[in-house]
Amino acid sequence: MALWASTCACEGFIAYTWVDKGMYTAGEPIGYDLDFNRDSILDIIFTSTGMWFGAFIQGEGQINAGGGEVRALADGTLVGPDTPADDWAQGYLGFLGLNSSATVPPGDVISTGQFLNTTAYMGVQFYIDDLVHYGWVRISNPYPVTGGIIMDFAYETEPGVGIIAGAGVIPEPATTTLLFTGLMALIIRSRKQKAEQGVAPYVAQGAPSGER
Ligand SMILES: [Ca+2]
Repeated sequence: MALWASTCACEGFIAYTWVDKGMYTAGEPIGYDLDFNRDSILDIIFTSTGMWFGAFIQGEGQINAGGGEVRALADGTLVGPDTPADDWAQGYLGFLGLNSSATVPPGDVISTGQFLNTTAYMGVQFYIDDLVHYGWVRISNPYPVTGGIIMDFAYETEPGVGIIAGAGVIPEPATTTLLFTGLMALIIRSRKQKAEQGVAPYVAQGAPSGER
């Protein structure tokens, strides 16, 4: 059993989570608590106040950032042990975190930060049982304003192993749900028809062509 466990621990995989949480506000602040591994120990707390959109990395975790700005990483960027130590920042990345706005005379609003007019990735390292793990969070903000959409995130389950930004993405659930719902409707309808015809309610696999 011990042998099995140790063998298994060497085979990591990418654990992916769909989010789709809008972080735009002109009123009450919006929060999102990110838990990479669903152990109820929060890994990143996001806050958006309308004036700034920041990330608070918990515990000993770190975010790929510099000069108080979270770096907007391109799809395919490696996030891992080879990332330079200086590219990591701990703790609270608030006012300049992802993006922020300031009103300057005579009243223009200027937004700064790397997450403006872009869809990009945050690189993250966080800890599970004192072992470092690497992950990414995809944030989309197609506008030149403060805020964004936390789209999804993923992490490598094997400790100490890097992850490529964007790796592990599963097509958005909306599509999957639609397909599944459509298929279920077909099956139910088909069963009903068979039942009405007095035929045994065997069905499922061989639904008529054209439903794909
Ligand atoms: Ca956690």
